Amino acid sequence: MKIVDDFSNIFKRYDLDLEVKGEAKTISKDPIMQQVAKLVIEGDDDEIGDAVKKALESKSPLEVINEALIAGMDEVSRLWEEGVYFLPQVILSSDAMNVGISLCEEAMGKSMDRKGKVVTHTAEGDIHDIGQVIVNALLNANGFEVVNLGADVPTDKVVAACKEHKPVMVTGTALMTTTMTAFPKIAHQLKQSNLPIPFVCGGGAVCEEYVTDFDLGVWGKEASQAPGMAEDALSGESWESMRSKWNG
Ligand code: B12
Repeated sequence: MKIVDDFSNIFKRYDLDLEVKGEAKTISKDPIMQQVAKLVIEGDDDEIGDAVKKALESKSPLEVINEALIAGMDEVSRLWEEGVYFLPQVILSSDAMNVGISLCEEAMGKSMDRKGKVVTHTAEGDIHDIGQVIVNALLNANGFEVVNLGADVPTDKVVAACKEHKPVMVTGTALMTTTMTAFPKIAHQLKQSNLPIPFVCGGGAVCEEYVTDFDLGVWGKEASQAPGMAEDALSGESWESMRSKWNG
């Protein structure tokens, strides 16, 4: 079964008359997970809540995040790259994704004692916060206290939050080549302020070569690495040792 058999309903909503170039693919053989991925792809934030709750009856929150929500969003990225989806569809999909992530986060529980703080942000000028939202959910679920600065955060605000909260680790997400340039600036200011906190940077635009070119920088490829990295930082590993463990 294809995820979206007919795009015309989606396009009708936006008065777009397009020839569909891409062919949507099956995400999961499990019909319940398939339904969650399908609702991300269709950007249906009304229906996705019930579908995620149903999936959580038989799957762990992490499985739902990785195998249905992120997998669905990967398909949205493909449709965008192929010119099938435009901004309206992608916004609807990311809204649906966020509804799903919140329910998974709730299911993972937040009541445990917190181990240490992690400051997270999405770079100044960048509103692509889905990666950061996933990182927040996974850190929370693993017992870290997330100081969530949100998206489009000025560099000074990130440094000020680090001075105030003294986190074990700070993270940055950037999806655009124009916004990731904030990361070396933040790292420089943290160093000047004598706060050599491991600074884990990720997001579609960001590559290992870029992040390992400035002090404090550790490249994060997958959101699922964030809790393990935070454990290392909590146990006192320096950014240099984290970089050699996780990168290269
Ligand atoms: C969704 C999306 C949007 C949504 C964003 C909604 C939201 N709330 O995030 C909307 C529709 C709003 C949007 C707007 C725009 N977008 Co857009 N968007 C995308 C799209 C389709 C998917 C991005 C995404 O969410 N991926 C899924 C998430 C999960 O991936 P991720 O963040 O990279 O995270 C993964 C890893 O990187 C990692 N990770 C991320 N952070 C961290 C942190 C740590 C600590 C760790 C360990 C790991 C980690 O973990 C995740 C996986 O596990 C991409 C296309 C693409 N192929 O990526 C374009 C894309 C990013 N957008 C693009 C552009 C140009 C724009 C606009 C400027 C378009 C416009 N003309 O207005 C605006 C930007 C506005 C702004 N100032 O930010 C370009 C950027 C080009 C570039 N390289 O500079 C892209 C690449 C599309 C393209 N090819 O042109 N967009």
